[in-house]
Amino acid sequence: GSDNGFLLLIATFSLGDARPSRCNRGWHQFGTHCFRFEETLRSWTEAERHCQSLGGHLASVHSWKESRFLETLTVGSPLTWIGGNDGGRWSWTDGSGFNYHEWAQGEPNNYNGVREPCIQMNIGEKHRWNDEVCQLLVGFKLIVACRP
Ligand SMILES: [Ca+2]
Repeated sequence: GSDNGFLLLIATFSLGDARPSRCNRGWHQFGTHCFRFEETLRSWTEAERHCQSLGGHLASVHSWKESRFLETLTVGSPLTWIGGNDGGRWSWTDGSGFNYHEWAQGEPNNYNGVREPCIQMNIGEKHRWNDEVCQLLVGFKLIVACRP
């Protein structure tokens, strides 16, 4: 409830953290971005549209550390959409450079010859990435990233 949020804020200051969080309640900061994990059933396209309605995009990933942070955010590590999209070459919906990846072994593979232009994370024991059909709905979750 809101009381808990208030107490948490007090605790942050009483611990002497000189840098107040720039993220709104319910969002988690990594670097200069705020992230939020939502457990909802959406296609990748619907997920990205939802993120934009919140002022952000599906998360882009640029380092091992950032990837581990996002993995922690996805409690229980369900299959989760991130913002990678293949429009001839891979890019992120937030416009940042596609300079990092954690493909699972054999991915991206456009499985069975079907175009798979969207990325889901938390595939397999190592929680890597898979290219997937964007329209899939069941069991998929999303991470929202928003620039402050
Ligand atoms: Ca695939």
